[in-house]
Amino acid sequence: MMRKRISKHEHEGTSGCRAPRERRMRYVVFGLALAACSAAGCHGSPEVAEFAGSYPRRVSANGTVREFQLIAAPSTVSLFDGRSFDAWAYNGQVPGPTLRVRLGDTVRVRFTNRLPQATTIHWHGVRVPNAMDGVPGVTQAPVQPGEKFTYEFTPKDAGTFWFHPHLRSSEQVERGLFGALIVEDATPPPYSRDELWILDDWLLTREGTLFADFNTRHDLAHDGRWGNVVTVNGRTNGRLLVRPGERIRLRLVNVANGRVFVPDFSGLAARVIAVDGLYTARPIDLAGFEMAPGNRVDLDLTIPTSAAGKRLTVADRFTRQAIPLAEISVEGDPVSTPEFESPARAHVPGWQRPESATPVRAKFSLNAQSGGPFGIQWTINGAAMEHAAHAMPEHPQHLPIGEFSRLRFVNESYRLHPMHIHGLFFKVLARNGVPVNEAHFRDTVLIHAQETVDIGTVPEDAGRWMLHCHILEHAESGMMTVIEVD
Ligand SMILES: [Cu+2]
Repeated sequence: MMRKRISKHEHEGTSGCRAPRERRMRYVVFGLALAACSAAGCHGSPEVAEFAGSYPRRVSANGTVREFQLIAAPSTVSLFDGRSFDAWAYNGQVPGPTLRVRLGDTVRVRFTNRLPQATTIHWHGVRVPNAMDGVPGVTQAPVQPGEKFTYEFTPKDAGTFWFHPHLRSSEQVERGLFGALIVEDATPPPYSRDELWILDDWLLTREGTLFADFNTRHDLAHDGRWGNVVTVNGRTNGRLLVRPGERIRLRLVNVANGRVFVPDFSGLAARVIAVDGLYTARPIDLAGFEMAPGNRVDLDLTIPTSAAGKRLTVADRFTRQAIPLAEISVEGDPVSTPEFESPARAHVPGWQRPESATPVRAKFSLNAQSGGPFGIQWTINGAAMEHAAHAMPEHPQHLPIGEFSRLRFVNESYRLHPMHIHGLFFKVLARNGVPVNEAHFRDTVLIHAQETVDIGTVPEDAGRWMLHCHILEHAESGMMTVIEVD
């Protein structure tokens, strides 16, 4: 699926069709939207009314400040089957420490950079104040070697998020800089346990060291850097020991540079209850779900008593040959299964009106061209964003806060592009013109070869937010832009 044809590198001069800036109106509260029609147009669209109650513009801090210290530094860590490996790590651990807080807590991270390169930390999927988003040149200055930076924010949504550098990320993430930020509900559902599996792959040399050429022509001409070793929480021999009857919340995060995972739980009924942090409208079957780089999926997994004594292999089925990820080993006496209603009952708008009723506000054409520091540049609307400088594009796409926007990605290439937007969640509306009604929001959507994907969003957070491919080599070579929400 992912290596059918090589990229089309010719430059096609597409200019985004930008809707003129509409007169901006802000809605103070949800629910008043429908009353806002005037001669200038109907700003309180049916989409905004349908959105009400999905995710909030504000959060009330509960007064608790959870302070963490993160130090990024070259570190020798235990990885794979337990052997030593020279990585770059947060606090000497790969994955980095899991930051676990409750909804309403304020997160304060005192960060120190002891890497030989400048870096930043981006909080993937978390709606943070714009200045805390960790994007060099857009929201903050790079944190130079030896410098410190304090990140502070109160997450507005409970869910599974992660953090990683947003500078030279194709190298820094691959070397081991990533970790999970888990925001628990104010009152977490009573699962038997709450587990985290961070999925990754690594490109190693025959000697077992990290292949230290980054952003190669091969990576750029394909779907980024795909490793030859797949790990769960840094291990090739991961094993989750469970007892029959346990009901487990299992949080999956894909931190790979380019690899897509399609996890298969060997006949266990794995129900998706959250995607990219936010709860789904109802539990969804996991089968076939494509977890692109950046995506998260939370599962509700009950271990049947019939599985007692069994060892179940969880495998990735994105590639033609299945790849074992980890093992679930069912041992011990059965426990009684916690009975409670699935937390997957979020309000998710349908947004099923035809395109004629909701015209495309902005189009993003995805393609490649020759040039740039790596010989190939990945582009959005013909432009490669200068990464080293992270220079702001001159004319960022504007999205009005609190209003509905339909956006279109047109993949003119034959490669995969998991497109990620900071600072907002969106819903897929259509693929190749065919309406789609996923029962969940996303912050990252995988766009296949030559595919056109429409998404809908009601941004609630003002700021300059990145829109970029989460194949880190594609992003590094230019496939990034900025949208401005106000
Ligand atoms: Cu891409």
